[in-house]
Formats: sequence, structure tokens, C-alpha cells
Amino acid sequence: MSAKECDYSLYLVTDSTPAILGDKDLVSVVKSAVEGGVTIVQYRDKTSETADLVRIAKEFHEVTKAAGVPLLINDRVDVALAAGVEGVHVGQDDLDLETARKLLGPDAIIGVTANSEDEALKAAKNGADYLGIGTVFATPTKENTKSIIGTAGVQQILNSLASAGHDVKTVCIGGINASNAQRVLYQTTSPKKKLDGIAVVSAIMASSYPAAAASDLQKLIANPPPFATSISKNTLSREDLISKSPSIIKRMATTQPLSHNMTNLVVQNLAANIALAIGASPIMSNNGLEAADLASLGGSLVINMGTTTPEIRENHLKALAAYNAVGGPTLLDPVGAGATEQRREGLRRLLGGGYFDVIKGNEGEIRTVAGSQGVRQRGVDSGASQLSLEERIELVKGTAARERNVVLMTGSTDVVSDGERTFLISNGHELLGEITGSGCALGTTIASVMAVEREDKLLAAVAGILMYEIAAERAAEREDVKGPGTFVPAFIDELYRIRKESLGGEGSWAEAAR
Ligand code: 3NM
Ligand code: MG
Repeated sequence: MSAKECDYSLYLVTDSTPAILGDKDLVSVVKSAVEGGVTIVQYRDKTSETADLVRIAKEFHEVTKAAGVPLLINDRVDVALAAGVEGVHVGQDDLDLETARKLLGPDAIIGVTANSEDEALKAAKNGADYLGIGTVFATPTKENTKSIIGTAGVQQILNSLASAGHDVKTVCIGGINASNAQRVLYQTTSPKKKLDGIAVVSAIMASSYPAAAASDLQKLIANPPPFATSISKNTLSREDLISKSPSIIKRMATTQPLSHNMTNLVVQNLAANIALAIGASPIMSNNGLEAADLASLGGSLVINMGTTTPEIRENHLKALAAYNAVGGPTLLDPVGAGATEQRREGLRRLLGGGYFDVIKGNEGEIRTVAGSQGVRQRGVDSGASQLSLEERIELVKGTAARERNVVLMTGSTDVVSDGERTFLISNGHELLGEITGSGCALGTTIASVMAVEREDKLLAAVAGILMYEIAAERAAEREDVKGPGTFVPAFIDELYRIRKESLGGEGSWAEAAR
């Protein structure tokens, strides 16, 4: 079994500690996991005596050899040699790769832990067969991990390997389980490179049913997540998106999708009225426990971080998981994300805890999102007061590519991107800035459109922005509008009017797009 043809898709790292293994028998667990479909096994044991390590490795090897699954030993080249297994995995503080290669020979499978671009590039250059990239998410299994790099950090490492021309195999590790495996594989994938698999400890070793845990993970790995779209299929131009918008709004007005808003105290009423005006069915529920029922109704979810608390955040995470599980569209409004440590932490938890189809915010909020995963932003200094349009475009596009979603940065010129296509929209009116909740209700509007347009998320976002901002322009132009107070009802009326026009097949309103 050569390192090149080895299947890395489901990589099991063993753990013999009672906290994870419980009272199960170690070799039986590995046997079940192999039966369930793990494709490669690493024996990791930081405490046993050398003689025991060799004995257990040999027992594992009986099981893995019979199944054609490679067995590697963590750290201990001597144990790998003594047991005659297929290779080793070395961490950054273990025996160096060159020496391990000399001792084990060219056919051995040698993997290296990589936490950064530099570590990955060096290991790939020195002939590692695969890299274990992590730590993706904080995990109780391994304390004192160097740094949590998230899906964004993994993607960044993959991109730099691809740019340097390395075709080294890759898996990621740290906090991966059935609840996030599909998302991790999806969000780490870039047009340049994708992971060859995921590595898990507790998701299998701590399970009472290791065979079922492994086969469940294999099924998840083999399929894209429910919220996946193929960006390469979505190639409509800006003009196409604009001309299609009225028919999308018509579809929304016809189907009246559920618009589930977990939004802040200030805007609940305005957002609900706007959802009604555009033709959606609002429900303002902050109870995460009812989100699974609501997610099954075919609508979409807005998570708005304004007036959030730790308790509300837990509800947000529950709801996000419920919508992700069925592919229900989700939109994040990271209100005031950079303002306090609580909100920065909340943002990290949300981005680490699930997938958002759209992230919408103002310049400061999107900059906080861009910097939230510990990824260095080239050319963006957080001390700078204002970004140029070019910098905003690069930030929005890069963040969308990183998250594999749609990112919208609002402003007098809105910048919206799906990581491939990036468009500017200059509609809207300054009176929107004079009323509270206008940004939040734009989130409600876009999410409502997403409920009826799931394939092209950028199309949904553009249709929502245009409807919203063109209605604002129409309202502001009205003679009865004298200021913010009269603007609000006029704005709701104009949203309603655009809905009615669209429903009647009248699409000329979108010609006001700028
Ligand atoms: N190595 P679980 S994280 C063994 O970051 C190991 O290099 C890591 O355990 C790294 O799947 C980790 O239970 C533990 O989260 C992963
Ligand atoms: Mg190690």
C-alpha cells in the first residue's frame, strides 16, 4: 500500500485515556471503526511503556492489515519499526521528518502536523506524504493546542500549498465530528485545493458505537452539505441578476416563505412589518429549541447579533445548526461585531458553529468578520479609519471566497460578492440612515428572498437589496415624506407596491438599479 494511493478520507487517531475510551476495549474499538469504514489509523498513545506500545501496535496491525487499512504510529519511529507498520505521524516537536524518512525508508507513509502556512510548506518540501492540518476547532481531546485556525486557516494553508505547487495529501484535525464534517470539507475547499479527508479522535473513540460512528462519518464525507451550491454553475452577470430580480420577488410574494428572525429588541416590529410588506411570513422567535420545527417549514433564518447575550447566543447556535441540517438559508447580521469583546467572542462562536449563506454588515462589521478567524488580512490595517472602494471590494470578495458564501458590505455603494462575482449597487437613500433598524430589516428582506432562491445566493442577495433600496428611493421622493418619521410608513408602502408590481408581472421597477 503506497502512500500515494492511500485513502485519507476518514482518518482515525486513537486515544487510550479513560475520558475518551471509557471502559471499552481499545483493540475492539479500532476493529469496529475499521469495519465501519475508517480508511487509515494512527495509534496515538502518550503514556504507555515501549513494550506495551509495540504489543498494542501489533494487535492493531492484525486488524488493519486484514482490512487493507494503513496503520501509523504517532511520534515513535522505533515502535513503527518494531511492529512493522506502514508509517508514522510526527508533530512539530517530534523527530524531524528527514530522520524519520531515513529510518523508515521511501515507502513508509510519513505525516506531519501543520499549524501554519510555513510549517505546511516546509513539511511538503521535505517530502511529507500528508499533512495533518489543525487545530481546526478547540477540543477537549488535546489541551494546549497551539492555535485554533478554523476553516479559514485550513483553507489558507491549502491555498498556499497549491500556490507553491505541492500536491501533498491533507487532512484536518481538531473538533471534527458528525455535526460539522460536511461543513468543514465544504468551507475549506477553494478552487485551488481541497482536503483529502478528516481526522477524528473522540467522534469515533468516545462513541459507544464506533462502527456506526465511522460509517455515519463516511456517509457525510461522501456527500456535500445540504446548503452547498456549486459556484461554478452560477455565472449570471450583474445585468442578468438585475433583470431576473422581479421574477424572484414574484416567487417570494407567491410562496410567502417563513422569515424566521432572531433579531434584536429594537427592530423586531419594523423587521416584522417589512417582512409582511415584501410578501414573506415573519416569525420573531429567539427560542433555539423551536428552531428545528421552524426550519422544517421551508423558510430562512436571520441571526442578528444586536442586543445579544450569552444565553441568546446559545439559542442562535441551536437555530443555526437546525437550519444548516436541512439546508435552510441563513443570514448573519453581525451588528456592532467589533464593538466589544463579548460581541467579538459571539462572532467567533457563530462562525465556528455553523454556516451562513449570507453575511451582511457595514464596513466595520465586515472588517471584523474578515479578521475574526485569526487570518491575517493583507492590506487591511484595523487602525485605518476608512477603506478605499478597491480595498472594500477585495475584503468582501476574499471573505466570501473564504467562507464560501455571499458577503454584503453596505454603504452608499454596497459591495456584494460570492467570492467569484463581485458587484456594486448604489441605490438607496440617506433617510435609511436616519431611522433605526434599516440595516437589520435589509437582512430580513434578503433572507426572505433566499428562502425562494437557493441555487444562486448572489441573485437572492441582489434581488433583496434592489427591492429594498429602490423602495427607499421611491419613498424619499414622495411629497408626503418630510423626514424620518414620515419616511417609515412610506417606505413600507413602497416595498408593498414593488411586491404588488412584481406579483402582477411588472418588472420595470428594477430598471432603477444603479
Ligand atoms: N492533534 P478530536 S488536535 C490529536 O491540532 C490531535 O494537531 C491535534 O481530537 C492538532 O477529534 C487533536 O476529539 C485532537 O477533537 C483531536
Ligand atoms: Mg506528536
